[in-house]
Amino acid sequence: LSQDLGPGTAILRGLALNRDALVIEALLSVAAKSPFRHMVTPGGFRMSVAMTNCGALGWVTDRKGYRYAPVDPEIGGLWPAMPKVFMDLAREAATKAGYPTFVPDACLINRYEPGARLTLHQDKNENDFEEPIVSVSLGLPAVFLFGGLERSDKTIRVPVLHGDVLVWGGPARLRYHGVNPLKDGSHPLAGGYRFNLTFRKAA
Ligand code: MD5
Ligand code: FE
Repeated sequence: LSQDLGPGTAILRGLALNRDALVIEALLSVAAKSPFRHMVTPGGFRMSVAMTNCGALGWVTDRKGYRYAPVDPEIGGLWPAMPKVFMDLAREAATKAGYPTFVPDACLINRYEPGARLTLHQDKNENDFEEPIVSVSLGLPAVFLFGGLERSDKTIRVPVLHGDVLVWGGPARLRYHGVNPLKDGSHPLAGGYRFNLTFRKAA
């Protein structure tokens, strides 16, 4: 089953499967240094998704706003370096999707527990919207919501499974998107979680 998400997008089903255990091991080693935490939105809401980052820049939110920062505010030091297995996977995916010059400087790691969700939003904190975003799904399955350039546009539901890699660029880069509340389950490598790696060139 293959679903076309339109111009600028690519769905690379299972691209991460041949290195899934290495990617999860690297993710856990990042989280051992910069732990997962539930950040607070500028409006004062605790996010249901727990997050950490690796690479030169990390995405953060607090009462002051959304931004990219070189320092993890929880540890007061730089974010962990981006593991080579992450960089290789992100660049391979971007190249397959037609973005061969993509070199991410930020990887946001999202951890979903049952019930955790991401409401419809646009990714607008990056410098250059010509750069694509690469998203890697690991662990429990989820339903991704894919909308249009306006919040009120209709959304389609896209199932995302362990090992899937999605690339968003060009005219899709600013489309609204979200993730439905995660269902309970257990995954042999990821336990009771869904992890999403979101690679960006932020600066
Ligand atoms: C996730 N994370 O599954 C998603 C994957 C986030 C976020 O949305 O902001 O951390 S990234 C999906 C994405 C990024 C940029 C554009 C579009 C989707 N899109 O045009 O639909 O945790
Ligand atoms: Fe997003």
